[in-house]
Amino acid sequence: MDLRTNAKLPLAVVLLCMLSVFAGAAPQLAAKRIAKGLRLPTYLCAAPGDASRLFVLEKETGQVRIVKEGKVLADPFLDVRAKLGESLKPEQGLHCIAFPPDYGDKNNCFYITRTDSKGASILEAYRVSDDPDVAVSTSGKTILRIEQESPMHYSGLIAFGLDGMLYYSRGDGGPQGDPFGHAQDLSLLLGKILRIDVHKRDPYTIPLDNPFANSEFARPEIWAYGLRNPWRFSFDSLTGDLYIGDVGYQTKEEIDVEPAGSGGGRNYGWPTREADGCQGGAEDCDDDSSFAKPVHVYPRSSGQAVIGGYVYRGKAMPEWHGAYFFADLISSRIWSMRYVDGAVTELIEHTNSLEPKGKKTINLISSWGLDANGEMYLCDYLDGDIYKILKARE
Ligand SMILES: [Ca+2]
Ligand SMILES: [Ca+2]
Repeated sequence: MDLRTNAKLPLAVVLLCMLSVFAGAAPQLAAKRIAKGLRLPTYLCAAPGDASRLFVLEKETGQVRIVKEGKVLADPFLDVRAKLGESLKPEQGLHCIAFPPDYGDKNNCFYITRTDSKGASILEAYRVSDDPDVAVSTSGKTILRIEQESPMHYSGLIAFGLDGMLYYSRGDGGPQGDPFGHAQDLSLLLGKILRIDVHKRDPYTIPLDNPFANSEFARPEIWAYGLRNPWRFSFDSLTGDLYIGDVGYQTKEEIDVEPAGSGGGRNYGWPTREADGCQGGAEDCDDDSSFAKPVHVYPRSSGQAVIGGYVYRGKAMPEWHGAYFFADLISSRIWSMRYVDGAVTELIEHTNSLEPKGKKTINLISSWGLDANGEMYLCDYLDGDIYKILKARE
């Protein structure tokens, strides 16, 4: 959002715009703790159509835990601790889980991402047993293994798009500032979002409409590139638009939006660009117009690690339909915005209304999550709480 444009508007118009936003304001939101005692939770999701359970990942125990009827089940759904290696660096461990759209019907496979004992990223397929609360721990099969030299910027989010393809975010792999230009190197899978088809053939196939499917120089798995640490991305479940929260380095955090049907192949600018400027705040860098620009950025004074969330499409809070929610790991601030016709509107901060009675209980937000009804949750990394976002009482 370019505030300089607003400054040119007559004051009365600005005031009118502000008043109309407040007059039509959606009800305030609140957060309710629905589970506790998780150890370093990093992700939460549901299996498609299954409103009775939440799956929560614990980064260092390597366990996928189930929250069922308000209780964390004693036995994990899956435990991959033995595959993570002896001592974990801060960004290593179990990262994500994704259930395919037809999971539980004809398909008993699901997918996880994690690091291994060598510090590489693994995308791995597993099967569930006849007991839906227990996966077959011996069924793990590597789909993709991506090596890197520095133990940082793994990202590792996996999610199925509305097109049924599996998207997988990979950070630049370090070191800081991406001095080797991994994110711009199309022969590497670092600093990218990948798109693969896991339904047809073992271990995966390249969708024919991937932007580099027939390239002689680029890895055909690449969907988007020039990303630093796209820890969280998500698809609007109504429109298919892709929202990316790319964690910044020294100056700003950024959110990118890729409209459905874009065809992929976008270059988000890292490490030449950081958010809406040059990396490290340098005065001049290649301001290539082919770089896709972020739709929203915020500076170090507002936070230091963006945690991208979701466009809300649930049932309980219809006034918030279409709003994209995001947070910051370090400042614990929480916002929503709408991205309409190429512009951000209704940027609203929720931090104070979500904290119960002024207590500071939402401490270190590692991830957003969605249940099968599209309702939103927050994972509190520091003390292992899970919060549900609700409409505040009138
Ligand atoms: Ca960027
Ligand atoms: Ca807490």
